[in-house]
Amino acid sequence: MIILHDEDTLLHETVELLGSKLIPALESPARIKAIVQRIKESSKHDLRTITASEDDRATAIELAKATHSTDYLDHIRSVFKQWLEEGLVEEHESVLPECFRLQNSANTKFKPPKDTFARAGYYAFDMSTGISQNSWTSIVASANLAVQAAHLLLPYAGPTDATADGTSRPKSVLALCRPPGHHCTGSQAGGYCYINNIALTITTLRHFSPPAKKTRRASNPHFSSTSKLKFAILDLDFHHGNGTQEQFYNDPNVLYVSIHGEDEFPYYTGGAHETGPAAPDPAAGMNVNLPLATGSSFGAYMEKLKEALQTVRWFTADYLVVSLGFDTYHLDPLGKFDIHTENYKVMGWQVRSALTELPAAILLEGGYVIDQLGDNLLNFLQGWEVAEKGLDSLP
Ligand code: Q9C
Ligand code: ZN
Repeated sequence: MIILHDEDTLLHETVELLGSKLIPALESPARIKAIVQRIKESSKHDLRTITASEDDRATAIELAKATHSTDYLDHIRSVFKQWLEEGLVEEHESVLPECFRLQNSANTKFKPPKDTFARAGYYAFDMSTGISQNSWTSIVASANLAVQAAHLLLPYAGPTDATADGTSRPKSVLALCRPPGHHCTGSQAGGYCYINNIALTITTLRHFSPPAKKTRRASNPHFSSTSKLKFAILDLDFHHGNGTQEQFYNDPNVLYVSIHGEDEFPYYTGGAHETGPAAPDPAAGMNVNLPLATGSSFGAYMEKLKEALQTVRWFTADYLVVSLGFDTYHLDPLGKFDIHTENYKVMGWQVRSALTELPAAILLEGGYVIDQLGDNLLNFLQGWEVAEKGLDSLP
């Protein structure tokens, strides 16, 4: 498997409110370090460590504007420095929100507070998404991995001729995104997420796909896509991907399917009744939530997974994008399923054997048991690759 990594994703370090305690965020650089180390030790994969250039970073930000408002992205980029200049935070500390958007009858429209301190609450929905000195560097590096994963899957190369090589198109690629992406909305960070990497992969595939390529330039992207490409998103993180669901809820060309802990974070979304807009809207039924009771066994999980995969097959997408989280692991501090390391091999095999032909981008989301993350991922990839090679059974 081609695995994309950028060392700049290790720079973001922050704190979170967990229970009643402010602690170093469980979403830590050690997660990626552990994964990369295990990948290297296994020497079974094509690990590509890249560094986003200034051009790459600018392009990723432009493409992210299809999902996020410009003022939100500006805020995430600049808030730490503003707080620092106003003496609201020290260099080694993090920006954390105080007061969130408050619904009220007098003001139906929200607007950003003038006060620098107050604005942090306008652009966030929880207290697990702090912003520190280097967060923006990592956020954009993570986003760029999602963009580059898309480029590898395109039938022929995207923005530069140097990478044009129609023969080397891989069937699958994994991006070691950090921070993750599936919780943040168009203008609110949350659940350790700042830019929706999944949406970015889809935006990139749409934007640089061959028919569109002739009339659009990488330096001046615009998003009035007329492309009828179809995308299936399979979200396997323990938590419901509320941000991804929201992004594509009314889009008939994007199917979102998620298996997640029932009544768990982010608490207000993920119900099975959230199926998209009402018929006859063409996006009706294109959102499929499969909540699973906490404490569920791998057997119960597999039942849901088979249901999810049937739906994805029915949709006949052009691309598959997987939100892959390992917080489904039985020891995970934030997850509550009874899934063990060897189960991930079966999970990877099951997904890929149901969808062997679909070009697939796999993006990392959560997973917080540092010393098992690498093994869990390697198992998932082993199962996936066995299926991709068309072998019937696991070795
Ligand atoms: N008591 C991802 O896995 N805090 N985000 C939850 C539960 C936030 C998880 C607290 C969890 C965010 C990408
Ligand atoms: Zn998660």
